Amino acid sequence: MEDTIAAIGTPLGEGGIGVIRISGPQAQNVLEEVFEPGGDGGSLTGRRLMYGRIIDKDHNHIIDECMAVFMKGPKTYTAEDTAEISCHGSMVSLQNALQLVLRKGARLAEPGEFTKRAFLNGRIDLSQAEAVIDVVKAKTDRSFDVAISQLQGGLSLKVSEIRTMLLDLLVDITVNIDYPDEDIEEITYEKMEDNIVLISEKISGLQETAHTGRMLREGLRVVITGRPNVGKSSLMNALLRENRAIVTEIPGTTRDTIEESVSIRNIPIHLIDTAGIHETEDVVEKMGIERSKDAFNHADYIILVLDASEELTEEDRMLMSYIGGRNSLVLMNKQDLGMKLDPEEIRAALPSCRLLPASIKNGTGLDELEDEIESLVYGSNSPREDHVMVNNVRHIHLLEQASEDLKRSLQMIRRAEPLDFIEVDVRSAYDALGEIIGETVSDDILNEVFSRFCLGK
Ligand SMILES: Nc1nc2c(ncn2[C@@H]2O[C@H](COP(=O)(O)OP(=O)(O)OP(=O)(O)O)[C@@H](O)[C@H]2O)c(=O)[nH]1
Ligand SMILES: [Mg+2]
Repeated sequence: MEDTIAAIGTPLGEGGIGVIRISGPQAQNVLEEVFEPGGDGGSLTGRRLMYGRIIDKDHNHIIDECMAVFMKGPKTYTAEDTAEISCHGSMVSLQNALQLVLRKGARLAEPGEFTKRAFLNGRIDLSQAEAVIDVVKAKTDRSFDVAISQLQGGLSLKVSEIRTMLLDLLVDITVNIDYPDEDIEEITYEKMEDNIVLISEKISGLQETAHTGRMLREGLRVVITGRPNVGKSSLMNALLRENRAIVTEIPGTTRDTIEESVSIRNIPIHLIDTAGIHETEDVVEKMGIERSKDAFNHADYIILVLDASEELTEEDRMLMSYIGGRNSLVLMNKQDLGMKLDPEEIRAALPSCRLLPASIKNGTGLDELEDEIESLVYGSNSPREDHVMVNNVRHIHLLEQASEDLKRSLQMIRRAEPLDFIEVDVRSAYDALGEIIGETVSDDILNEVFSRFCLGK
């Protein structure tokens, strides 16, 4: 962290303004080298935004007009001295300004390096640093709220509470191991058991939010499947609320998969309309069908659309057998034309699958479909107001590890095994939770975490 780093912090493209960030011990120097105050001049200290120009003084070349600010650490994003230059949002201006900044002593920042420094300098913990990327990438209001809460330390607080309880217990155990003869309160197996049961419950409480948390963060791949002409593209358009896919009465209209992202009930959904699956000799259609099958295999949730005005066909039956036990729903569409399907036959083929009558033409059944997606994400709980959720695979894995450690220690306590053995597992649980907030974490993991960031964050 001896280096001074710099990067463009705004997206590449055209915009009103674009920002270059500089962080590190040389931030002020570098800024002074490239910036010339305009108007009546002034000094760059004092966190005041100043108007001026970026100038390549070696060649007396004006790069752009800009606003610049210098902020002395540690009250900055990285907790280091930081400078920011707001140029016009032109790629030419930003690239040239960045090149100049790099020539004057800064080095190009790696992805996530600003946030990594904020972590390494102790301004935020690791779970907060990870939340930064979730905030940037959040696709719905709800996922944004969860990320912001984590950024503000919501998850860290809960994890730290549990760690404090574990630490108290560890201290009790260690004292009893090290000074068995002293006149200290002896720890009983009963007391240890009570404590660990309580701590395990707290960990499970967090684990229970993981299913919802992950789906809100990563979104859900929903694939619409069915034989030709049943109304798949009509459903896609209805859910997107726009005429994205071509709909005609001709079977085989959709030839390629069509993918769109949409927010349904504040859940980020990646919606995929597919070519109707059936036997065909048409080369293009065949390729489309291969893609349909591929999408089908990578779905989190499958909506099988059937034409309710006709009896089940062989193709429908084949699709039902493909679905098997996967997360899915059957939409019995075209109810406006009457109902010829036998729900019992569908239920027999897909016992755990929800059956919904619908008429996309008349707009019926769609609310229920959205209800179903919502309950898939939230489970039996109604959408909770509590924003503290575990949503990150790394955290989920560490919670599992801690919970397994405690389970093992509980078994040993119940068998009244020696304290040394019990201590090992309790400590391991304590360390696993420490990894969530980055108290005990290896460089490899840190690099892995920050490599997922975008440049300039
Ligand atoms: N009566 C009625 N017609 C519908 C309904 N939903 C869709 N359709 C009609 O069914 C026809 C086929 O609809 P699409 O949405 O193109 O069907 P698809 O499943 O995407 O068909 P392919 O792309 O060929 O596989 C169109 O003429 C739609 O207007 C419905 O609820 N009722
Ligand atoms: Mg279609």
